[in-house]
Amino acid sequence: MTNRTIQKENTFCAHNYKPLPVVLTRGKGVWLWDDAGNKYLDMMSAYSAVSHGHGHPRLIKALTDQASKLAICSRAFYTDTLAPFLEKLCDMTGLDVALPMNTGAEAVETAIKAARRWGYRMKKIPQNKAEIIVAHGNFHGRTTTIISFSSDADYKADFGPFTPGFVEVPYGDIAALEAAITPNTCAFLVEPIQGEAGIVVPPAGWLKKAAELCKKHNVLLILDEIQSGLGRTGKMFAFEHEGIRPDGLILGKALGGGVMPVSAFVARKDIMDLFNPGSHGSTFGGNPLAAAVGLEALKTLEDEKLAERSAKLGAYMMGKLNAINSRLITDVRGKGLWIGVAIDPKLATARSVCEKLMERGILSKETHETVVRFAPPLVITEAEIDWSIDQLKEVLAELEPKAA
Ligand code: IF1
Repeated sequence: MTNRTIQKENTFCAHNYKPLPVVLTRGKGVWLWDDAGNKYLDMMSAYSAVSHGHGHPRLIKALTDQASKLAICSRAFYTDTLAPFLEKLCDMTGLDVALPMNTGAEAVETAIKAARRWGYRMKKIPQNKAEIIVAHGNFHGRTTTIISFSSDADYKADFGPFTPGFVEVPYGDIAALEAAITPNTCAFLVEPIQGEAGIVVPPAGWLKKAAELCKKHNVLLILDEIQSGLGRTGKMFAFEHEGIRPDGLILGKALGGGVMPVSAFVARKDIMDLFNPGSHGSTFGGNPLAAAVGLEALKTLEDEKLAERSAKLGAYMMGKLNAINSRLITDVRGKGLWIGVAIDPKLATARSVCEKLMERGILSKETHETVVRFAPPLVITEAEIDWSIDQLKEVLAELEPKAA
């Protein structure tokens, strides 16, 4: 059955992923079940989209209640669900106005358009000369414009021509950022912690200095917190670790409460006011179903203190990982319940660790061939973490080359 399902998906679905050989049919909290009834601990949470856990009762209720009232109707009309959602979003971020979209990449595109318009209309950058500074190793999505500034050749191969207007600097390097700023720079777009790059945590204080630099040179600081935001790093937003506030903030993933895609660009009023009717939009962005779910996702994060939980349990898990004595581990890094374990490529691949973890009932996914990520739903318990660490120890012991 499993093999037939996999074969069929391989026949009818484009091969733009290389999934682990498991067929999932059900999820509840931190647990997933496959088509043979085997149970797995979800150590991925769909890259943070399932921070609330699978099938959270509050989110399922918000989803089904709203679905049975009014689901989709377009921003051509006002709805009673959008304002409460966006008011809450502005309240929590400390920013003024939000523009709702669906996927992360769409919200990033929204931020790029806002930054460029601000550059031309407020900073008076000459037409079509606006530059946005991005970081080496960035991941912001997969549209043609966004891959234009990817540093990863695999994301770009034979998808050109690319969108100009982006300048790359090394991540976490304040001098390089200052050197790259010109009178035509409208924004610095960056992840507070780089996800796809391998859960790369920049030097402490770097983001604060970057914010100061941006202010000094009249450049917008736009943070992509699609993955780092909404409790993942142990604060509601990763920028809180540095005591700053960005000019624009991009959210997605967990904003949909693990039940549907919801994203948003949130910014200062003077930036967002540059959008006029017709200048941006989306058929589905801000629909009542998404708004009801988004509001409930935000309230649930607060009510269940999931950011605090991420901080506490993240530190607990990090301690346990650091205490593992294995030659395979070269580094353990991250913040909150977002941890990368780097594997010595001379001894084993991260993929082989993930495959062996799967056999023992833990689902995770490698990044960059060398890093195994641990990013469970934030509702995970200490006992579940203990169990996962025991499994990881066994896997590492199995993979450890035997002494000659
Ligand atoms: C996939 C990576 C993670 C993101 C940030 C924007 C987006 C993402 C910081 C785009 C999306 C995803 C997408 C997912 C895998 C994943 C990922 F490895 F590819 F980079 F999480 F680490 N900004 N991240 O992390 O959001 O349009 O996808 O909703 O399979 O592509 P999206």
